[in-house]
Amino acid sequence: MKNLFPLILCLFLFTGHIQANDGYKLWLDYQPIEHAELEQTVSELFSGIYFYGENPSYDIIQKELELASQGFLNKMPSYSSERFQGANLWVGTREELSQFLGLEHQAKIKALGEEGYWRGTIIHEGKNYYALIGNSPVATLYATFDFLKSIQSNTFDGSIEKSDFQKVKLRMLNHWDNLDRTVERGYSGFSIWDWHRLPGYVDPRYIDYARANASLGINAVSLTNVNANAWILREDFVEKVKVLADIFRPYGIQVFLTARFSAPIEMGNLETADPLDKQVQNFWKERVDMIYEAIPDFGGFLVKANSEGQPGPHEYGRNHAEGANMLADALSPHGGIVIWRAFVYSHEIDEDRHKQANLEFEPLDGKFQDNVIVQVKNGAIDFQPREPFHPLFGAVKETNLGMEFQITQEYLGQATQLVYLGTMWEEILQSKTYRPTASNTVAGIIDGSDSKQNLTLMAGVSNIGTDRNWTGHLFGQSNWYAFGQLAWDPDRSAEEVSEEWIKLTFGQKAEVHSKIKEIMLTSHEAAVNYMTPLGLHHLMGRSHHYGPGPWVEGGRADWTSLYYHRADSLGIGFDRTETGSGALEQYASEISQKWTNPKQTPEKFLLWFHHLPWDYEMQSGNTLWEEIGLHYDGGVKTAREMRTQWRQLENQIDSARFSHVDQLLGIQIEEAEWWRNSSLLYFQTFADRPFPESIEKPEGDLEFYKQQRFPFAPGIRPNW
Ligand code: GCW
Repeated sequence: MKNLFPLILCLFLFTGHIQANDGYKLWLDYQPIEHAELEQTVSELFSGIYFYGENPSYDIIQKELELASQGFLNKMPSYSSERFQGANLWVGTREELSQFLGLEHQAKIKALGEEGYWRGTIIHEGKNYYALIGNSPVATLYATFDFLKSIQSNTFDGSIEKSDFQKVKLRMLNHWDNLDRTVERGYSGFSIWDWHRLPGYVDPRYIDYARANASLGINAVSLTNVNANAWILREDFVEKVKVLADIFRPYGIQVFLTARFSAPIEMGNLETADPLDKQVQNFWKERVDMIYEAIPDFGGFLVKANSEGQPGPHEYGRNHAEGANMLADALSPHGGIVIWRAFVYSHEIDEDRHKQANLEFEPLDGKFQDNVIVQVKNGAIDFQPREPFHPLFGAVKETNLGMEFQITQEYLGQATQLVYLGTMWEEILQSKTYRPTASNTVAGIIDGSDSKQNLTLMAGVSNIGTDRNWTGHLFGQSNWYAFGQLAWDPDRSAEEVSEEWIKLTFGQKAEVHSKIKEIMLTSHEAAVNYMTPLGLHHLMGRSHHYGPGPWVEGGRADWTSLYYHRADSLGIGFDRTETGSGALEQYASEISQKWTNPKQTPEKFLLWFHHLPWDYEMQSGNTLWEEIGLHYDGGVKTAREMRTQWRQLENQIDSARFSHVDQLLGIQIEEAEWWRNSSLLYFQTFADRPFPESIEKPEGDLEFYKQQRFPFAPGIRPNW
């Protein structure tokens, strides 16, 4: 027995190592503190924790501190039953600690709002206490997570005060999860909501999910697909939802559901879903009352209506505002809200898809009730690798507008490719809208600072599933993380957020930081280059949206790749100026007047707005055709460079995560080549010009590419 001990120990350590690095713990992997001085400080703080009250959020703080202490220090923390004697770390709300905060200090913390917090050292009778103080128990939880992150990233300093507050009211994940656990555009397994076994069985993942979200300040989730199933509104399903809502509540997370507009017909035995019909209104009122009976802090409904075949008010000759307001009336007595999506793709409208949302929503400005938010995708087409910001931002003055980003990489290589989205979101958020005033940005509109709206929202379509590491690709976690951070503060820098995530995920080694940061910060541009450079868009294969398909026609022939790139023997690109669809005019005149001239259009959006000759001269002096080639080729080269960089870290990253990412980068490179080769061979059939000399000549045969779906198919979904 004795002799086996080292072997068992070894096995234990080995398994521990593997488990610790399978990615499950996300950025909350509290690893042993490496610096002796910090370890000493933290050890002292954790040896005398005093809670200034009792409530469910403090229970969670306690559990989190215990987890952290075991990870950081390999021991349990100890608590003090007395606030002075033996106490070093104070946990409480501003009110609970008011006697130790001067009036001015109290006022400052109060001004941070209900979710704002302060952490720092309080000196009382000559002794230092480190305090985690929120304006509410949930805010104290936020202070705790921030404190733990600072330890984990080796930046904790007791002499520095830190305060923070949320700039956006609703920071929300939208799950596109179906009740059968498939996920629309989900690439990391199945839905984490196990409807079948709820309400009886509570998967521990629900708790870890809530922890992760709370650690980022995400405070709302919509559980179900916007292509909605009315069943979620049945009483037995609401019982299941209640279990999740009860778990999430102390983490400060509110639950929303998607409402299928035709539910009164499907489940209320009514003949209509007309929002002005009394019986329909009663149906919704009763449903909503039933939901609030079970879930008193229910958030409200997220609705996709009259888009891609979803039912909506247009069937009854009513507009979006009439539809949304009817639901808003049912919700408002309970404090609930309606989030109404502006993603309206109607096959009946014979207009540039780009224009539809503005055409339908601008005339309704001022007609939506106060508890309605119109949720707008970041761009007017559909989560393309790169889009200019959506022209609805700035176009309406009396409508609450929320942002919808897509965290799941539907058009960006799904869970196979490493694409850090922080930089893309930053580009959108920092775009100038020039409306309502000249200095306005998208961020300023959605956080209310420019638009003055009270109800503010940033939503992200979730990339979370049942995969052990939650997001399929380890780096998908960085996008969940970045989304949370930018929703908390849309003015944060994507670079800073990436640094934070790297430290929390990979530890403290400088070379690891610099290499991974470079990989992350170049990854989005690389993907744009090898997929859809210079403003090209929607060139993906039909339905799956994964690999290249610039040649794809069929189905709705007018809305496939050919519709979007418009390549012909003369040139390429979508003319959205006044000689074309005119969509450019939906932007402020500062933009539309300038960009009507291709020479004044940022080249990254050139072919989004202009159809130009193959020999059009670019800023570099190259022709458009050459530049397209250089971009595709450049994208491939960056993808290769990403793997070279990663491989230099082989000895500095645990083998499980190293190999996971390394293998996926291998696939990414092959796919980037596939994109480049097939797209360039295809466009050459129109351009009829040789490839620029400096690029790698695209290999293969166009017919072959056209016949193949793409090398690494993620599979076709049954409902496609
Ligand atoms: O991006 C498209 C997706 C659809 C999705 C739709 C939407 C939920 O391809 O799968 O449906 O957008 O945002 O409603």
